[in-house]
This record gives sequence, C-alpha cells and structure tokens, in this order.
Amino acid sequence: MAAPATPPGHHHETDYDHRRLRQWLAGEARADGVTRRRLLTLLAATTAGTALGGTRSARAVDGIVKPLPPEWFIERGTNAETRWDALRGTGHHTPNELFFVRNHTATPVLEADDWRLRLWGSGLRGTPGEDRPVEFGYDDLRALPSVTRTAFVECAGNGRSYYTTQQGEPVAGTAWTLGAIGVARWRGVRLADVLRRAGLTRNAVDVQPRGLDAEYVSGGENLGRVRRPLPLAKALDDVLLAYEMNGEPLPYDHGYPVRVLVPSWVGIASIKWVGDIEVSAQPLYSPWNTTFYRLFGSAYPEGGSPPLTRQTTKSAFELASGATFTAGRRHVLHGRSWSGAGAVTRIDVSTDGGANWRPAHLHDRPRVGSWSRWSLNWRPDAPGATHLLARATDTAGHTQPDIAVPNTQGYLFGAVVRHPVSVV
Ligand SMILES: Nc1nc2c(c(=O)[nH]1)N[C@H]1C(S)=C(S)[C@@H](COP(=O)(O)O)O[C@H]1N2
Ligand SMILES: [Mo]
Repeated sequence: MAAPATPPGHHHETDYDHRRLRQWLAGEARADGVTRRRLLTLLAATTAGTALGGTRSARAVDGIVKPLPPEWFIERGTNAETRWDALRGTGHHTPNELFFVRNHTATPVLEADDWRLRLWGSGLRGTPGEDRPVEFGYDDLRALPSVTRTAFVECAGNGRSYYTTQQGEPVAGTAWTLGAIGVARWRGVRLADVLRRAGLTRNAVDVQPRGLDAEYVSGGENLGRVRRPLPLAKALDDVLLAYEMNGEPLPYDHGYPVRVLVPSWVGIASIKWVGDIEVSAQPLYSPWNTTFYRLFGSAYPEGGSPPLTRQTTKSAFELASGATFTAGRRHVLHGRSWSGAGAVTRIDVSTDGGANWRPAHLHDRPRVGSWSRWSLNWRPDAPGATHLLARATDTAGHTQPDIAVPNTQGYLFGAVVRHPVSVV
C-alpha cells in the first residue's frame, strides 16, 4: 500500500501483515501449519478494525471479504444488505464495516502496487488504428489533485421486495428491503482530470469503465466483465476515481484499490476494481445498459426505458421490521431520506398506517447526493399492530407516491414503505 494511504499510527509490521494476508488470500503466500480458518480470522481483524466491536461471527457469503455479523447484515446470495436498525446511532456516513455489498461474482483481492488503469479507444488522441493505451498506476493517481465528497451508493434494486409485498407484483432479482444503500466520504481524483491527461478528443461521447472482478455468467451466458457506458457529459461533471472511503483506503469489497463513483446515479454506474476505461467516439452498449438497468413492462416501450441514471426518492426508519414499542411512553423515531434528483428538504411521518401525518425534525442540512437524517417523537397510546410511514420531498419537487409503477426487474422502487411495528 502506498505511503499516503496508510492510516496514521500504523507501523511497518502492520502494513506488512496486511500485505502478506492479502497475498495469502490471492494464493501468493504459503501458510504451513496454520489453518485457513485462523488466517481468515486474522484477515477479518485487520480489515474490519475494532471500531464497532472487531471480529464477529464468521462470514457465510464466500465472495465477500469483510465479516458479515447477522446483527448488521442480511445475506442475499453474493450480496449483503445492511440492516437499518444497525444504522441507528451511526453518523451521517455509513461506517465501512456496515456498508452493503453488491457483487455480481466475488470480491477480487488486488494489490495496489500491481494495479494499472488503462484508458483506450477511439475517443482518445493517438495514432488511428493503433492500440496505444494510456496507463496510470496507483501512485500516479494519488499524485494528482484530490477531491473529497460525500455521496450515497445505492443499488437500483434497493426496495425491490416492496413491489411484491406491498403491491403484489412479481419482479425478478435480489429481494432487497431498504438496506442496499450507504453514504460515504469518498476521496479520489476527478475522472475529468484523468480523461484530459489521457488525451480526450472532441469526438468522444461515451466512456466505459470495466471491473477486474470475474466474468459474469447469467442464464448460462457469459456476459464478460462488469462494465457500463457512461455519457461523457456525466463523466466530466462530478464523477470520481475514488481510492479512499471514509478516510481509509477502499476496503476490498468496495473496490480496492480504485473504484468509479458516480454521484446520485444507480449503483451499477460506480464500477468497483476498475481496470480499464474505454473512451469511445461511438455510443457504447453492454448488457448493463441494455438487458439490465432499463425499465421493462406494460408501462414501458418494447425496448424498455432509456438506461437508468438517477435514483428515486426514498425513506427508511432506523428500526427492525416488527420493532416493539411500549404504550404510554415517549419514543423518538429516527430515519433517513434521500433522492437522486436533489436534496431532501421535507419528511412527513405517519404512525397510524397513513391516516395522520406530522412533519419530522431534520438533523442534516439537505445535500444533493446524500441523505437527510430526521426524527419524530411518538407516544403510542394503545397496544396493537400498526405501520409507520415516511414520505420525503426533494428540491426537484418529487414527493414519494403511494404506489410505484412496476417494472419486470423491480428497479427504482420509490413509493412510501409501510413499516410494521407493534405496540405492547
Ligand atoms: N466491478 C464491479 N463493479 C460493481 C459491481 C460489481 O459486481 N462489479 N456491482 C455494482 C452494483 S450493481 C452496485 S449497487 C454497486 C455496489 O457497491 P458496494 O458493493 O460498494 O456497496 O457496485 C457496482 N459496481
Ligand atoms: Mo446494484
């Protein structure tokens, strides 16, 4: 790991140990007389740190490196969803240890020293017909001017399960509740700076970052490595090549050593473990902007909607589903709301299944690309089952509807979620 990425206070042996463990995970170090289990425990301890209790239970999702204690995560195939009750008491930024993971295959454990970013394609200067990629190493990127910004990464399928449980619609894909989102402080370089240094021409229209994780096989078909075209206008606007997450080098599961970070857009745009970027003078297509991440269904044209860009507006309570409250006592309900279209400035909450609404108290200055935390006092008077509802309004004028227009793959759920609780 390069010197600037090393957290202060870590001495040389700690760094060497991290590196050695990474090499072991990658099959490059020998371990005689030490069990795999023991080494995984060591790895979990060094990567997860001790801020939130250190090493917890063993992970069960094979492709994810960090520990996934069941009190923090719901495992969903190759992915891990953050539990909203685990976010209670965390600050504006989601701790790295708690951040959801969405992997098409498995987390690759890469070395920053060996990593290179290759930029190539018809939208760059260079001899026509000749393959002359421009390369940047990790230290090259770290030597460029850095920027830091707070932004959410949210899966386009976040909230998907509510199409079925609230609206009775069958949809395909991972049955996320609302925990496929996290907010982090990302540090890195502007993609625009790197593109210009690589010799961007006026002809360029699309850029397509591609991950270094394994090729993705879906329905028996090998779709190749995860990649999705990004229009040049967005690439030059606010996109980062991020190497830090909340003041630490990116964790393995979140793209170490470098990921793309596309603020406000669907999570798939933020390619992790980026290895190369095609810069093209022709518009590009991949399965991730044709078959996936468009809206299909009766409300949409035959070829689907245009490729998805901004996220919808959503709200969540920092509570487990089915949480219990004591009647006759004062409780404080906490939650967060966010939108891909603007900052969230207003949240209305109902504690009686949607009959009556009260405005919540905002705890954050509303910011584009992040969430607003809020709270509301509640004194339930009688025992029984009820639903809590929160409805956000953003600066673009969007207010969460009661019903989300369904699409076959269950993307962009944005309706108000009915959160079941019981009063005892
Ligand atoms: N290389 C690569 N990048 C990827 C993915 C992936 O599987 N491989 N998943 C994408 C999807 S669908 C989402 S929602 C986000 C999730 O980011 P996180 O795992 O850091 O939370 O990463 C995106 N970038
Ligand atoms: Mo996603």
